[in-house]
Amino acid sequence: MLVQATKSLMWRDHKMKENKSNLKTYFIILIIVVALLIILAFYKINFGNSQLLKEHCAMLPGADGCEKYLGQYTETSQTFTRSIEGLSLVKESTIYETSKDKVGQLEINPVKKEIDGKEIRMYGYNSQIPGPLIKVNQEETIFVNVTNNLDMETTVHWHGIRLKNEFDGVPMTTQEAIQPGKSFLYELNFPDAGIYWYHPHAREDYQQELGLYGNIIVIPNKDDYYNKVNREEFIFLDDIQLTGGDITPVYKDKINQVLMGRFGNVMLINGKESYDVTVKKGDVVRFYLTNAANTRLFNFSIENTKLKVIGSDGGSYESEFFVNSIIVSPSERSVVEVLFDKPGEYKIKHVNPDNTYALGKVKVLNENTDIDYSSQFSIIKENKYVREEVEQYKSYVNRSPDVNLKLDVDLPGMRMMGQNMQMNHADESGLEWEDVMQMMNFGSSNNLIDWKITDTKTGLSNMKIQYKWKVGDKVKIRITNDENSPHPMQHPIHLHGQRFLVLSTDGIPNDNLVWKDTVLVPTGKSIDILVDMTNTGKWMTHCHIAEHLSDGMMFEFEVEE
Ligand SMILES: [Cu+2]
Repeated sequence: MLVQATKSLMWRDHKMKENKSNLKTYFIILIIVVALLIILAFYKINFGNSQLLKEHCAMLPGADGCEKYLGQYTETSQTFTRSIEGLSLVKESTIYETSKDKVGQLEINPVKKEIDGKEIRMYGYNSQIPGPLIKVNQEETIFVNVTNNLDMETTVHWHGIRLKNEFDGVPMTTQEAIQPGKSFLYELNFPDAGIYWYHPHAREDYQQELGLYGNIIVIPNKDDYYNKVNREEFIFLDDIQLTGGDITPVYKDKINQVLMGRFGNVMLINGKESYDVTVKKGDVVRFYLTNAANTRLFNFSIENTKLKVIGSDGGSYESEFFVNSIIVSPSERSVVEVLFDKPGEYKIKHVNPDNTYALGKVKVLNENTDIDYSSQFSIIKENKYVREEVEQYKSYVNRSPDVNLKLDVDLPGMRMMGQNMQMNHADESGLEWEDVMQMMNFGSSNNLIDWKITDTKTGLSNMKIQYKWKVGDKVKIRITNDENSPHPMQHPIHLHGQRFLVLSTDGIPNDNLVWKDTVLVPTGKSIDILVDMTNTGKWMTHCHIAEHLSDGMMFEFEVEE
């Protein structure tokens, strides 16, 4: 009995000891777990502030933990001021009057302008958005003194005009940039009829976005070059990107949204959200369209009307043609005529596969036109002057190209992370209409992405390319937009100082030629252009998506006597 009781006590004692030891073990495990959690939290906090995460978020801003970097990751740099304090209101656009004997004045000023219900800081030529419409005669020469009242340097580029090289407005290549408070006198001569425009060639991604653009109409020296119309309208297609009711901040020493370019979220015609024009019943109106957007393509139409396309960048087509809508890429121009034969309101639209935007309207009064041009409007005309001029270049269509260029992009950041993905959002025509990768676009700065124009023979890209040609050379350039690049998208390629013809696309000859200074190269397409080298000097060629240009997607060529 006693033995039994002793054994039982010993057993209890043993059990209690065992429980104590288990408790100790649990306690140690708990301490280890808590310590691990503290270390992990500490590590996460540190990682959250680390350069590593910033860079990671810059490439993949949609990833976990990147929320706070949206729109400002990696950035330590300053943004341009958005203050409107002391600024005067934007002015209505005027027609620019100048003559041989008089030097015109163009002042570049910060202004305030209401967009989307709020006054924001913008830039204007003579405080106007668009800048004054410069009307000149073909072969005329004018002088324009440009004064820079901004707090940053600028120049004026006279887009598409075959003028003297030293007045082309490209900093470092043709002139010193105009410093704040300084002026530069431009001499402009206009050998070709057509619709042109002027804009800065310094930080276009910012200055042009803020409203620095204006048209130049060069009136043909042949009276019958254009059809007779009741009126002419000059239309800048544009968009602007607002965040919280103000311009999305732009960095002083860095370009962002470099992947796709800065897509606006407010559509503008001539700087206004609600453009409208009133005409009479039976009026034929000639619209001169210019795309001043940083990157957005516009597919322009006016509801219930046919557009008669008569011209593009540098004058008329060989033959007119009718369409329902017309695509205008950044910096391109299109000249269309429209007959309004019934009274009412006609919406001006931009329709793409993803969205439809109302850009403005045409009001047609129930009052008859003063002069009826409707019968002339219904006839498709050939332009004999253009046809004669371009005929001699048509044989070049069968020649092999002198130069082969490839358009693509290098994403070194992506490569480092071992990512081998492709981001292709083009439609079947090879066009990308909207910013469908907004987060990633926000995070893509010029330090992380290299847009490239490459000469396929030498392998040289962008400013390493140095072509030399002579006056009189007809240079055939094949531009291929690589559909296998990490982010294929369309590029509007612009040549300075010369004009060219688009001979063919993917080997299919173009049977209706027009002089161009910009050609849209869709994803996967191969386009042959023939450049008529007529104008001496060092000239730029670049993508006209402002952020691609600012990223270095450009090269120079020299034309010698
Ligand atoms: Cu581009």
